[in-house]
Amino acid sequence: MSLTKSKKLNDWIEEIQAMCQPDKVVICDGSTEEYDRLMREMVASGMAVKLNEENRPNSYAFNSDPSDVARVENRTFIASVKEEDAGPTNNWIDPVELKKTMSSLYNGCMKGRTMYVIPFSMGPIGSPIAKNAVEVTDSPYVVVNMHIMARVSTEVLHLIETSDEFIPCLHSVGKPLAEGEKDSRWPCAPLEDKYIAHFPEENLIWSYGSGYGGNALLGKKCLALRIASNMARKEGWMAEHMLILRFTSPEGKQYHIAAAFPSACGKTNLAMLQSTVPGWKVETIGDDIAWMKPGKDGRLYAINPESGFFGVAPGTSDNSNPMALASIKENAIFTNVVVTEDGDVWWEDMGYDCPGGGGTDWKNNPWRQDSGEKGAHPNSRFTARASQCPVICEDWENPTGVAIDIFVFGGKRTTTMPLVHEAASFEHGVYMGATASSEATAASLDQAALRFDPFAMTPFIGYHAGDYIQHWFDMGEKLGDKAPRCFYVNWFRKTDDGKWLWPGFGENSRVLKWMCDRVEGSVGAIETPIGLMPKKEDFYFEGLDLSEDAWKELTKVDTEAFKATVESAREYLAKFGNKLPSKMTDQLEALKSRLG
Ligand code: OXD
Ligand code: MN
Repeated sequence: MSLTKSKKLNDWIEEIQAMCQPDKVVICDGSTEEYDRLMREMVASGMAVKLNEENRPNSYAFNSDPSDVARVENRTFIASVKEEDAGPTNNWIDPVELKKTMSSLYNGCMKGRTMYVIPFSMGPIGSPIAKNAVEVTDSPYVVVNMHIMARVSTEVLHLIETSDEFIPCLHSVGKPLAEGEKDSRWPCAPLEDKYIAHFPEENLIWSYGSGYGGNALLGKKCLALRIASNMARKEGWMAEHMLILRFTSPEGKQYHIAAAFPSACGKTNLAMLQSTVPGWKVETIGDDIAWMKPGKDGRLYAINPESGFFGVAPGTSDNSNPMALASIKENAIFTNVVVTEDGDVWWEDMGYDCPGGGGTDWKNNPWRQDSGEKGAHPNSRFTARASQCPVICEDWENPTGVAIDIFVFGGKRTTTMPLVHEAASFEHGVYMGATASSEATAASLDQAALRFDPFAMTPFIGYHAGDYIQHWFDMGEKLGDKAPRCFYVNWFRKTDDGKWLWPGFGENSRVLKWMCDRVEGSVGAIETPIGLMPKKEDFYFEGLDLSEDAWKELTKVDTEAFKATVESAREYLAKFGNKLPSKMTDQLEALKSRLG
């Protein structure tokens, strides 16, 4: 009996089956029964811990291998036919050579394991912006996470069967089992055998050796960003590392904001922000990825291709993000957090001490909070359905998406970058986004202390970054006066003695309100060499405990520091060679001369 009604899919499954040699093949249907069965099996094998039903109903905790805790950018490859098409920000290997190397790793790699075939849609099923795909994996952990993060269902399989169209995504943890060998709690391959590979000309993804997050849940970074960014460029749309939110004024006027910040810089917190400006409210559409297409009216429409949140746990508290905490009350998956003695979860900066003073840490060892060691890994994560978020927007699954009014760019900079400044034009906004910079976080294993991170997309641009920036300019031209307004923010400024200058979190709504007032034309701005900044009298300060000095510092343009940044940007951009858009050089020179 054939596996599915799609010949193309059957051929692909059989080819992988022959190469990877699993013990059996299971076609997934995305059902609750399937989820519960896999969880039961993983609890029985010792891979998962079922949390206390009273504290955390229907929720599970996992600990990864200590070597497999984050995305591995050094082992991530864009295997385009021509090296120059991958550009200076990607690792490149010739696709024929890479397939050869990886095929020999894949050869027999699923022995002793089940191969799961997961049909999924990124984006609301059937939406004109959505894409159908199939992930083949030997990790049941990946299957249950994919149930939450993507739309896994037989309906998607039927669409694939009728169209014969899907994006193939192959994943293996890279740890075959010998006859009678006991599995490890978190099987994976050593770092040098890990490959997160993309073949953009074929829209094909091959991932080997890691079971963690973006390395293994292939709908997320691999498909929705690296492969999708390639498709988007060819087809005239955008695939961006952006949260999407709706901000509604007391009068009921809706603004849609898409914001690009690097991993672990607060996208999830901003997406679910509790406004401190009376009458204004935020509703969440997405917290990590935006797919955006010009609509018939010439505006840019965005959807969230994902259906869940894979959020960073440490730092998530009732203060920083009460809506995320509410989203993970039940039916959640936790990876690399502390499991408390009473079967609940805990992590650093959760807002209270670990109940009972300790538990089992992310390395699966007994742990006490007073030991001074971190109990949760800094990149530990929660996986939760977006539909469980109390402030999820009623339009979050609208197949046409929402029209974006505002783009926000930024990163984590403890110095130099002011709280907020606005671009004088879309082209200036592209310059700001393309030269966004950030200090390193725990979301990736290999990052420089400070890096330029164009549109927070450095690890996710699936082609030459110079062409990518050009695509932004092209989209700006296409959208004309309907293009979103561009702003740059920095919530992370510190005083010389290391204290935060800005309270952040819910108070960031004050900055969003100023942006909306700018869009509305109801407030002016101070023109500075770097862009437009808020006049003090236009900013909403009511109830905010912020000193005059702090405001001055937050809105200061440090000309000398900026001049140095421009020079570093010039150096950084030089590696784009002749693919650096001339509009970037024009913007850089103009900024330089404004700075004097
Ligand atoms: C993520 C990341 O998991 O950016 O979203 O690392
Ligand atoms: Mn991300």
